[in-house]
Amino acid sequence: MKLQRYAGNPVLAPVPEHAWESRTVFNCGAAQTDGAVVLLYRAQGTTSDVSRLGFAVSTDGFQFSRLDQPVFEPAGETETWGVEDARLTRIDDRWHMLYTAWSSLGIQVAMASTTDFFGWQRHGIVLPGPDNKDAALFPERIDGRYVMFHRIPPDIWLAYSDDLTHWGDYRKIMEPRPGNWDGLKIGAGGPPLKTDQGWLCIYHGVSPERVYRLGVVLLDLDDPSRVINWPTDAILEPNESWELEGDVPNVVFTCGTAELGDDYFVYYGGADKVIGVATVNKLQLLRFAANGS
Ligand code: BMA
Repeated sequence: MKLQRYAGNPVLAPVPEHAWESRTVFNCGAAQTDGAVVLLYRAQGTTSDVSRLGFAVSTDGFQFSRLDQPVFEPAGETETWGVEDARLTRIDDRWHMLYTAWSSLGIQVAMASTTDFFGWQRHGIVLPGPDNKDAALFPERIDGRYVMFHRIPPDIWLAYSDDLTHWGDYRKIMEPRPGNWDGLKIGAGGPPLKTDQGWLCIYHGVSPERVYRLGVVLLDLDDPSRVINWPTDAILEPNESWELEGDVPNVVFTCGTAELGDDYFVYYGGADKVIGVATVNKLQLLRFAANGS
């Protein structure tokens, strides 16, 4: 079972005329609102490594219009080297974004929230401590508590909170599988997708050769620390020229999925330089996640 690439990929690429996004446009969070797909994508210019977040919107999931200014930029001492890899989750009437805040203070998970993607409330670092990233919020409380994925290298963990601000009860749920394509490290993709059989989760795995691929796992609805099934095979691996070569070679990396009709639309960075989309029938992916070996 593999995701199907859109023939018109990549859907977003750097814009040479815009200093802030002239070099790379990649890993993007996805949101669905008012019949549109919104992407908040990571972008870098040619003169520095600092990442900002740009805004793109589409009604069909393939053709995007974008703004010529970033909508979220580094602020404060924890973000001096950039804001990266946004994951978006709607909780009640607000969109919550978990992202990587990078500075000399470390690689940390920060949160900001918005109702419109333009005005932001910053909530600061939510997982203080050692380096951590690849965080994504579940879309609802489970047993009364908020839940997020995070990644203390090289594993995928959960954290829990009563108020979205104070997080604890860290639990490791998945480890890299030595000898497999995800043998070096793993991290969550976008927020989990709720299905009647469990939380369907697309994640990235890295091999010792530093090839980034995507895989899928099914977690228990009532207790997401319990893995129901974890297929061995990857569902997307670098193959196209723009996935094999770019700013960092051999990378497909996702931070968000949209649901359009019967399909999931998986948005992903190709070689840390452009953005592509690959689709899959929802039931087919769920069947694979539930039964694939
Ligand atoms: C990870 C993150 C991602 C990036 C990937 C490949 O550590 O920094 O943003 O896509 O490496 O370079």
